[in-house]
Amino acid sequence: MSDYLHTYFIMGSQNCKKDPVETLRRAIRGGITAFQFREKGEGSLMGAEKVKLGHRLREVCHEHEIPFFVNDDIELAREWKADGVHIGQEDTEVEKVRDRFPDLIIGLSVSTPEELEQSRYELADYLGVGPVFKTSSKQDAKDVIGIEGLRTIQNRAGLPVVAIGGIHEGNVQKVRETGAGISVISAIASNEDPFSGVQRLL
Ligand code: TZP
Ligand code: MG
Repeated sequence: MSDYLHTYFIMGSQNCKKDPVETLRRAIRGGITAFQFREKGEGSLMGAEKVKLGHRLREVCHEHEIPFFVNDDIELAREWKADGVHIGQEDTEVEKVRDRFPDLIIGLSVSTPEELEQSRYELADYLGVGPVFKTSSKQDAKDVIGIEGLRTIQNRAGLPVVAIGGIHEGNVQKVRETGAGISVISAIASNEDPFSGVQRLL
């Protein structure tokens, strides 16, 4: 699991400077270790267009043996034959997802030690922890927790952790030092060159 989390790219068409399929291809060439499709927020696709794009991105991941995760939606995760699903505190409970889809990899977002205690996090395969730094990619992001907050949750949970929120080439080293994986949207998707966007994080 930790190998997948090393450099975990998240995006939807709304985050991309170029065509999302091309963005993903270049990011894979750059060295990402997992991909999460998160078609969400302003400018995102809906309905059939979203479903179609999901199939395309899933195919690209499959060709390159990159695990494909779906944000929030377990029905779509199943339709796309995703490797895993990533759920937030407000989405379907981990317990229900685990019951229905015992073989899916489950990631759970956690922002505070309180959220950790209140969830059945031990049923998840990994935790997405943050925002570690300030982010402009998520409108309703919770408060920034910093490297200390990341370490606290990491130590309590004893599960593989991927850090999220405002990670870029200037601060990635601090995150790497914690042993957590990194997940990013803008450092790759908003880069004119997604390939070098990835390389700068390695
Ligand atoms: N959850 C917490 S912060 C965030 C999500 C989805 C956005 C991360 O995007 P960026 O551009 O890497 O800060
Ligand atoms: Mg969610």
